[in-house]
Amino acid sequence: MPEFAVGASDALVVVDLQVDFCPGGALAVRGGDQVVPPVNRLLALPGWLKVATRDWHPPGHVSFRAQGGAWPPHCVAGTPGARFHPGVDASRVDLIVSKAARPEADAYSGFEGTALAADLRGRGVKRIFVCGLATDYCVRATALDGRREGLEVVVVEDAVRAVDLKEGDGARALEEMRRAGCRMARSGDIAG
Ligand code: VGL
Ligand code: ZN
Repeated sequence: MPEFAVGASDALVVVDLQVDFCPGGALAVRGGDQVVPPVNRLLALPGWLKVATRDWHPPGHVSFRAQGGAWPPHCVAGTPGARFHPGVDASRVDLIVSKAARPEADAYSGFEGTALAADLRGRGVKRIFVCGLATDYCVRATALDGRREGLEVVVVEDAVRAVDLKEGDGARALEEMRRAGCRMARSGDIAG
């Protein structure tokens, strides 16, 4: 028996599974492309809402080093690096949420500066399953904001990967999510 049966009050939230966050990209997450198969299995499950967030920066974004930010230029809106990883079955995505699209503000969470919370509420979603990139940045922020929004949050552990700028960042982020009330699941324990 799968541990998690998903239905109309659930949503899958695929975070930033974009070319620039995968090996060969401008801000590559080690093993980032390895989440594509489990994410595609989840996208193929019927009966729930499927959301994909994307980092969608203007050129000259405040998070880029030339502007004093922490990162190399990445996920510039409309460029190849900002596309979803080509292996992702994007045709199954019901709702695309673009974030951090204003030059002067960064946003790691898919809820920050977007209509995601209202869209989920409007569709009666009570529980979100979070996967994608990166565990220690946008996955973490999205999962924690989901809790703040009053949602049940399940993190799909085999479908996330961390930047690990400092060793252990990913593991610490998972622990923080647990402490905030997020549950952990394996993708194989989720069924429609
Ligand atoms: C992210 C660093 C910079 C992420 C986005 O999607 O986790 N990380 N921008
Ligand atoms: Zn970014």
